[in-house]
Amino acid sequence: MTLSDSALRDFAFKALDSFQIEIPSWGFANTGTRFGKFVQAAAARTIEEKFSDAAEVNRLTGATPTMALHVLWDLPKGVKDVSEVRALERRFGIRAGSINPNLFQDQEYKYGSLCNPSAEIRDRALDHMFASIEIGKALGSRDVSLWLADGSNYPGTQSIRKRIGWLEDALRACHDRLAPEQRLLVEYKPFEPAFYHTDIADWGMSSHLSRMTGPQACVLVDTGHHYSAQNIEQIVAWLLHTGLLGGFHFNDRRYADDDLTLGSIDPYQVFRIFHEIHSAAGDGLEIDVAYMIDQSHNLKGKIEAMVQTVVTAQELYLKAALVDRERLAELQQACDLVAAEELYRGAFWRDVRPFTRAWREARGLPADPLEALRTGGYVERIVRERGSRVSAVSSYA
Ligand code: PSV
Ligand code: MN
Repeated sequence: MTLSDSALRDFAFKALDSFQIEIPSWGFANTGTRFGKFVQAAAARTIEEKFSDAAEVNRLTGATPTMALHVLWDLPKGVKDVSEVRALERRFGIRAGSINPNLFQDQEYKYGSLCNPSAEIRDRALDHMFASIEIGKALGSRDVSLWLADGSNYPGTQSIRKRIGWLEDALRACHDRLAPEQRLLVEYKPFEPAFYHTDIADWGMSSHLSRMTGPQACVLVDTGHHYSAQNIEQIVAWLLHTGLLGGFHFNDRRYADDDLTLGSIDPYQVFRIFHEIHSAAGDGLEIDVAYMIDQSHNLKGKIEAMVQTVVTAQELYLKAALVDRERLAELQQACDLVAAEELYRGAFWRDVRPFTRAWREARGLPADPLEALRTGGYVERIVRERGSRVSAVSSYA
């Protein structure tokens, strides 16, 4: 693929036009670690403020038209809150994105939710799933994104196999309730809050559950939910190959589920993940992937961190789009290892910022979104408006 400068620019613009990423409502609220929270005056406390912050991120980046909602935090009255959300969508020009049930914060879930040994508690958890599916329908939002905190802390204290059966039954029942256009995303996480076994611990378990649940269920990969040495792009390649990749929760990690800014620790890994997606699309695989951010920042400014993440995601997505895949395929076939690696690495090291800047200017967006945030006055305004508050809201244990 040797392109002229203008063809290359068109190709880059097309790639950037095609990339959108969902931001999480919980990323704008005061959250932190289990040891404490450093309260920020600018943090959002209400769903209205979250919509307002999401609109500011979208105004600066042009790439975040939807915001993920967390049911108990954002729609505590369930479907009854939908009309308010609808009004906020219209007012701020941001649509409700994935619906995230909350099966981890109530006291009754001490020993699990959909996998709890008590049939009564399992039913209550299932009702919450049904309510979340109805919220998704009422909002016209496609994905219900399930993360389950269920698990156990000590060997021998729970029947791992019984819990698999309960989970299978529950997910099948959820699938029966989905509208034809809805999807159920099944997220995995190896540990935390459970420290011995987690009921959906890895992509194999998520794949099995998705497959047995039905055609509208697929796997969600949260980049922070892997052990240190895991090859995430290989997992992504397998999920693409098996048609089970539904979406991502992007963030970075150094030790565990650290919620660090995407690309702050290992940008090459994000590039490698995007490369697998571009490469599968180039080979004609049918791909329908929801890109989402799942980060809560304890130290960085919430909106600033979100803008930084979106910009980073765009750059890494574009770097991977610009890999000369035809040439790479030839080099791979010839087992020309060093040349293949240099081509691949070269794409990662390429500075794509002239393209992203030109694209933003062409689309009427600020050329430097972070600078525009710093000088635009939005953060100062919300600090003035929201700053009188003193207490942190714990919307994330
Ligand atoms: C759990 O760590 C997780 O990543 C799940 O995706 C949740 O939806 C999200 O955090 C917010 O609770
Ligand atoms: Mn997640």
